[in-house]
Amino acid sequence: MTTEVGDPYLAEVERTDPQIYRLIKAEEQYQVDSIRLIPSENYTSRAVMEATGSVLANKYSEGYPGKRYYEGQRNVDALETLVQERAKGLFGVGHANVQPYSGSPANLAVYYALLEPGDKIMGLALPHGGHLTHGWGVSATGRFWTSVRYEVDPKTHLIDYDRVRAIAKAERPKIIVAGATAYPRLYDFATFGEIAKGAGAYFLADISHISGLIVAGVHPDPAPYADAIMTTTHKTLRGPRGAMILCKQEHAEAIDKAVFPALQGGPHENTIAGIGVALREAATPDFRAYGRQVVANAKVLAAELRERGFDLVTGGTDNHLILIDLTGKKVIGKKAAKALDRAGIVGNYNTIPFDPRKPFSPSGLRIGTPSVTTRGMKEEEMRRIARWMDEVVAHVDDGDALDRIAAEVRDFCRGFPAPGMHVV
Ligand code: DSN
Repeated sequence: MTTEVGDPYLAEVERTDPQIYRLIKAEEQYQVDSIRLIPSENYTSRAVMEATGSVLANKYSEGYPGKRYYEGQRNVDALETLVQERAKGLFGVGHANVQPYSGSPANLAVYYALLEPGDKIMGLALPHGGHLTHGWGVSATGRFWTSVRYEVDPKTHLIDYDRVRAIAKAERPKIIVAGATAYPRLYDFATFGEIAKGAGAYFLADISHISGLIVAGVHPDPAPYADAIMTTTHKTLRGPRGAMILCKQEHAEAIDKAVFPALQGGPHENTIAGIGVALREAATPDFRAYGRQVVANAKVLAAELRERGFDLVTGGTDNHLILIDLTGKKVIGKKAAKALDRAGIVGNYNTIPFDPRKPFSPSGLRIGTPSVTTRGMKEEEMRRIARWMDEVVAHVDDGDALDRIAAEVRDFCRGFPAPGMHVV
């Protein structure tokens, strides 16, 4: 049983729109009662949520600080400038655009700024952990530009930098993208930068998954090597849903023009305020400790799963993310993900490199530790989670077992209050 402890933050929603209120509260309860392992999700602080839900949602501010198309920007200009400065300081870059609505439009803006239509984008293949917007065919980025892919090594499932270099040399792409949604190891940004330079290509580091780890000092930093860095703000960085483009000063004008007026209209200054709060939080020693614990937790969870006979892509993890190949467990990813969800453990089914199955029903399961670490869970809790996961995967068709585990998970979660929640 959980106890409602009152939520002044949503009092007006409750009064004026009970249907929406109930759905928000149900989601809140779900987020409190479950072990959230989707590696691209997190819990933002209440401060981030308050800024994101503030009166800044009332504004229109097309343009940039000092160059707007609307009057009434005295506070918004100061706000956006402050957030830009925080982003530049935290990531050590010359220019920051904090307006992109999210990661996909932000990547589109980078290509729009640096490439001509039809130019070649070279990115990690989607089934190997890359992102749709790294030039995959069903994405606009694969339609308006030509794409060439690199893959992970068939044996180690690691990025083979010699192979990346050879493809870059042969294909002469205009831009090389490093970054992924399902790669559990560190990126060698220095080598990517050197390969791009050698091929006469721009280098884009899409650090959406790992920006919080970079800030925390537990992942190499692309800033010295990349022409542009794109990050979403809601994953390990623990801000609201949004994105930023960070770049060398020489690309600032092109990037800004690509975001507005080429691709977007008015920026969401309320989101920008939430990003600002998250950047301030990310600049603290507490956040560095958080990043270290995210990785420590992922390593323990990976080791515990391996001990229970789970095959992990690349054999383990160096970051926040674990990609499990369930073939040996004789369970398909989707079935495992659904059973885990019923048991209160939320991950997502995912393609694994060289997956013989189709993307909508692949062999893998993707999990990660950003959210559970935000709740204060540590190594001991990772061992407990691995035991539950093992039990669930062994009993995917046993509804009673899954419901029993869900009750245990709910009890367990009560010991780890989630930030910003008004249910316990
Ligand atoms: N959807 C994000 C993820 O889950 O990794 C990437 O866009």
